[in-house]
Amino acid sequence: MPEIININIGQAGCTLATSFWKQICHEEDIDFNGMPLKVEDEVRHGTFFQQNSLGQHIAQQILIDSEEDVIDEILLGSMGNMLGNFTIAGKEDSSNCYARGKFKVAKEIRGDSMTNIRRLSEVVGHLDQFQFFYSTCGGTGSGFTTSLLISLSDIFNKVPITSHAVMPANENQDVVTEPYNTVLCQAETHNLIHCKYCYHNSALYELLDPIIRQEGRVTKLDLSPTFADMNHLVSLVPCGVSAGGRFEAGDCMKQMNINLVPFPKLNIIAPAIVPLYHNKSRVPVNQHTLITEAFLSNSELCDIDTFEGRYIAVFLMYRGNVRMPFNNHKFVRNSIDFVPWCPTGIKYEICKRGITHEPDNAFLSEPERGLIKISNHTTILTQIVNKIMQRYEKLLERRAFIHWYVQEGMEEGEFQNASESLQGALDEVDTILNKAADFNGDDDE
Ligand SMILES: Nc1nc2c(ncn2[C@@H]2O[C@H](COP(=O)(O)OP(=O)(O)OP(=O)(O)O)[C@@H](O)[C@H]2O)c(=O)[nH]1
Ligand SMILES: [Mg+2]
Repeated sequence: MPEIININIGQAGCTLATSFWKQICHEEDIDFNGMPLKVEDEVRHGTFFQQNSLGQHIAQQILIDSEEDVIDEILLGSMGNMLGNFTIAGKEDSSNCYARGKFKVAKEIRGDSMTNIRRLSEVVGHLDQFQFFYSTCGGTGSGFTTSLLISLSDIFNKVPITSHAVMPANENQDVVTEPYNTVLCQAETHNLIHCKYCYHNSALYELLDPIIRQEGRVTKLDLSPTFADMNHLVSLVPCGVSAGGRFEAGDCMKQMNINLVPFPKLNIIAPAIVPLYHNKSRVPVNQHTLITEAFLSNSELCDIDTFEGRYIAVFLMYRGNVRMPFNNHKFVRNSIDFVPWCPTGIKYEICKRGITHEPDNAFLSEPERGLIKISNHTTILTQIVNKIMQRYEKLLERRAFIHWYVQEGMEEGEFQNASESLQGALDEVDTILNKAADFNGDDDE
């Protein structure tokens, strides 16, 4: 059973924590004070909880924000008791500026953050992973996360780091400086994070919109999906990939990350969930439809079109009543494009516990069988990373907003360095992909 510490940073990160823990408590039958609601021998709570002498489960969770409001709201809400043990809040936010998060905010709260991380990691018996949650669009999520990751890698250089990051969508930009924040963060952290799960709010919105309309919430004026709805979808991913360790004897997470990331620089991965229906829906889901739906682009939680490019590796976490899926995988291998040189192809695990939803999201269907698909795909570079780079270069050409970053302690040259460093990484990946393809071609002859 892997033991994981969650570190949630900035508004998006901290708000995501609420959804994540509601879902974990629901799945593991633990109340929001940490007390078990049932005694279930087959559930192992130790992945995300420590138990104290009173039998209370303490969340392995650190909440960090540059300002107090978001954390205060969480502490006053229903999850306050569960999430209040390790919280660090500064006095003022980073105003969507990476440099402010990285320097000013870091000066204020990095020391306390590291103390809390050390304290918690000493209690956790065998720490297997740090799991970060944040948005790269804001100043704290991008800048402070970068600074903390650098400090963390000095001390905990043996503990793998996974991140669940809300990245800027290709359209509908929320924060004008998000290309800067994302590229600057990405350029400094691409070697520090082992596996980066990528989410776009636009994709989460598209998936939820028809379901929320069908729900027709009477108490809300707005029928659109909210952050709470979107965060629930995100939380199903870390809950899903850890399900094997929590409910079965397996622990696929380390293997999964190794298989999905054949080269350290190809470490951004795309999650998808199927099926996602309203609970009134009566669409039958058999094993074949489950897997074919999972390979449609509109099941992805980020904006990629998987019909372009090729899959590099895929991990499938089946949940519920699923038989050995060899034939389904054979069908996928024959009908979907994979890079020819990566032998891992499809890996999978089955957890007999199906996907369930915590009560706030009970309007989503709980099918007999479900699937979390995690994939590495060549279009992640072409459609996600390259597009952010283009937006970054456009802003940089006009030197827009640079003075804010310089005022907060950055040097102008760092913008060019970040762009060169990320472009270098992209070129390297391109070379790897081409070389690997050539190599395979030679081999075939
Ligand atoms: N999915 C999701 N996205 C969020 C949430 N809250 C904010 N965002 C998105 O995150 C981006 C802004 O990042 P924030 O997390 O608010 O920024 P921050 O890290 O707190 O940084 P500063 O506020 O600049 O200090 C915007 O694109 C928002 O749309 C949330 O709860 N869920
Ligand atoms: Mg904020």
